Amino acid sequence: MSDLPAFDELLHDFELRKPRALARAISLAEAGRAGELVRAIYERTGRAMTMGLTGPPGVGKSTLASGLVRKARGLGKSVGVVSVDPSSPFSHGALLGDRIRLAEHFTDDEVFIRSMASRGHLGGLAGATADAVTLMDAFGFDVVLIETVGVGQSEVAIAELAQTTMVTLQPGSGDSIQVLKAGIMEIADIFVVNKADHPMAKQLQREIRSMMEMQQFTGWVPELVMTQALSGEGIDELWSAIERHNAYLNETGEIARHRRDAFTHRVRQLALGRLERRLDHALRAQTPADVDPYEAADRLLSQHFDDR
Ligand SMILES: Nc1nc2c(ncn2[C@@H]2O[C@H](COP(=O)(O)OP(=O)(O)O)[C@@H](O)[C@H]2O)c(=O)[nH]1
Ligand SMILES: [Mg+2]
Repeated sequence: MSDLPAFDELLHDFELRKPRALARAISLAEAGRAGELVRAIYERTGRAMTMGLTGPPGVGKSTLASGLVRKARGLGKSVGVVSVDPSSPFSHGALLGDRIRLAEHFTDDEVFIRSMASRGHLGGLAGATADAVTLMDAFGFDVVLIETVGVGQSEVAIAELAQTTMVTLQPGSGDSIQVLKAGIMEIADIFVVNKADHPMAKQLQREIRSMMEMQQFTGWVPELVMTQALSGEGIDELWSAIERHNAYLNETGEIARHRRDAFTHRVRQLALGRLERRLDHALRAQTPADVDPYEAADRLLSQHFDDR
């Protein structure tokens, strides 16, 4: 088997569900070079239940993720976790904190945890994350959990990647105001008030409730779950809410729409990246300097991008 070319060997090992092959595949994604592999495994995708946890730093996403992994494992489901933290000062691997919080799962073969570092992604962090989710899905995980920092215009649009998006909020931090500002209402399928042991937790719960009362929902109405990720309290309720949302997506057929939107989003990302590279190349070759910028842009486009 060692005489197989590197790619075939990687694909072979991937198909045998060797964790090292998945790790290498995701490294390729981070280098913007997973295209060939994604092509080869794409027909295996579409099975995983994907869920996203987003929210500000320190709210307890990683602790919640660990609790959800435990819950899923208890149900006999295998889980892949992609943790994205653009604020991480580390260029490789996980934040130490995330490592500790997710450490109990490290020896479990049916759990694979991968942190995406903030820098060094040739195809962009969002693209690398999307590929990682695709790879984990194809690898055969029942559940793929994506953790991303930030609410609002996050670099990684979690709602595109995950069928169920959980927005996690922290009591006593003014988060509910942030939520209103960022227009996060549209992406939250489930609101999670973590640190329910905090004295302000009830107040945040009320604020979110009254915010939702002001909204008009068509279809799914976001659920609100109180958790204490550290003790595991509320994780069962959170899992039930995820299952209800998943059932809703399946019953209404919205799951297919989500899949289509995610696909279109990724195609757009890839095509845009290529166009940008071609444009930069053309600009380096010659930027007309003796005309106004509008004329220059017109010429550039007609010279390099007009296929007619
Ligand atoms: N009091 C309290 N602390 C929590 C709870 N969940 C997580 N934490 C703590 O909050 C801190 C940040 O947690 P972490 O999961 O790393 O947050 P992340 O940055 O959103 O991933 C850690 O010190 C956790 O131990 C909770 O339910 N109650
Ligand atoms: Mg974290």
